Amino acid sequence: MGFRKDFLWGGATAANQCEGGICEGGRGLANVDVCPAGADRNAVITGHKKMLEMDKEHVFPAVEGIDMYHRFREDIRLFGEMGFKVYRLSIAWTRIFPDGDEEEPNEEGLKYYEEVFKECRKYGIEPLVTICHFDCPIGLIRKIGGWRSRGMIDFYLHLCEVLFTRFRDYVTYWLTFNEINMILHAPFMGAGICFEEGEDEERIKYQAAHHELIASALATRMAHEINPDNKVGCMFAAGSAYPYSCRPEDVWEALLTDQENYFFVDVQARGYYPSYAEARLKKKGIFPITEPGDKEILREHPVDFISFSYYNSRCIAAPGRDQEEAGGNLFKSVKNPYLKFSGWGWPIDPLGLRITLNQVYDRYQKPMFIVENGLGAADEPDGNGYVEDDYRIHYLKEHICAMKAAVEEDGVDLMGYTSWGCIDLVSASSGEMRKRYGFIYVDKQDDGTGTYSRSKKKSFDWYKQVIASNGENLQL
Ligand code: BGP
Repeated sequence: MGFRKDFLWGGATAANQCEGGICEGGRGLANVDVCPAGADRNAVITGHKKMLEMDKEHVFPAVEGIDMYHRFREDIRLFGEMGFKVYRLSIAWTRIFPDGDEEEPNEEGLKYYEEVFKECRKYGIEPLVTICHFDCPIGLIRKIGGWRSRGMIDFYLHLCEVLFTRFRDYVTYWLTFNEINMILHAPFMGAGICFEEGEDEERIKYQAAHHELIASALATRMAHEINPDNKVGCMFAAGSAYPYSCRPEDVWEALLTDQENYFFVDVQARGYYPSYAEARLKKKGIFPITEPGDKEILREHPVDFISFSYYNSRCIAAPGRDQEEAGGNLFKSVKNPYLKFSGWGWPIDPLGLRITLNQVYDRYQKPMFIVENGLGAADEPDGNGYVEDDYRIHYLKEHICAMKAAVEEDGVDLMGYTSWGCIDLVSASSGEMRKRYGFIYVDKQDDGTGTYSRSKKKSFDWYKQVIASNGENLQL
């Protein structure tokens, strides 16, 4: 049986982590540009250190990214050579609306993406477009405080309208927000929110989440109206929460963790606030302020498919347990004694992907798309930029096997797979270049040196073979 014939194999990137060229083409400044590398990054991305412009003391890796703004033709050609069926990329909001609130879009920004899409078409690659991969124009943060304000919905929809109309002939797969649950963990990076001293942060985060959920539903409606062939997905950072033990308190805490993340998808896929969220948010007195008609908007415009990133499962213990911590995408959990870890301390759990696929499919019964997965590692290239990345091949192979088992043996409905950072790019959590995910090595180092030249790693040919065999030939 195997994967469906039209399975969408490919790779994923995000504008802010690879384009660079932030002062070119009339582009404006965004939250993602002012997240520095180094010790202050965490305080900035979580909204606890206000940084709305670049200073001289910090390094801002988004300024240059991997210079894809100037090199996209070469990069897409390499994706084509690997046989990509799909390329997931995001739009830098401020290339289209530099301040966020202009009446007219910036033609130069639109032209840029049009060229990107044309290049994809040349190689038969279907674009999968994330409308908002963390970007929020600084102009809108200054004026209305980012997604804490309901006013963001109209600006976002204006962007959507321009994109859906202008790119009608190029794009049919859209994601409304990248890792929408990021808003709870990194609210500045995820939603342009800076906190003031003494604010009720949870209330603000859930209010902002409500605004994004309404925006997502309205964007879904608009996408379908503008082109009935459009397929719109939600996107969340997935990874099942395992209880640390069968002690009921641990099981309960793991359930709460899962619900916290599923909350967003529950709304986007089912069309209403799940009862657990409604009850808990009301009990805490932080249920978001809504407007008449919100319920109908959510109910009438659920997403067509569910996409997610999967890097690791999470292991959860009840508070008070003195367990060693482990890293991981989005937030830390306790160390799972049965797993190995990446160089950045993220658990490696291929079976966890099968578990997650099953849980998500059981819950929603909608087609799924894995739009991020991969191993961040410190590669060591030889003199020609060649990296013998057997460890990456091994990681991907195990995860693709797990995915195959979920499709073949568990019957989940999977549309495609785009591995994260198919070309090396800047890390979202740490701002480093050293943490590499790509099949393509980019000569750019954290100390600012490097030529930006691209070279194929060993995994390049391996992934090419995986795609050519529709996931049947995973051998090294
Ligand atoms: C997700 C983001 C990506 C990406 C990835 C890997 O949270 O959607 O933008 O960067 O994680 O994380 P990192 O770059 O921190 O290794």
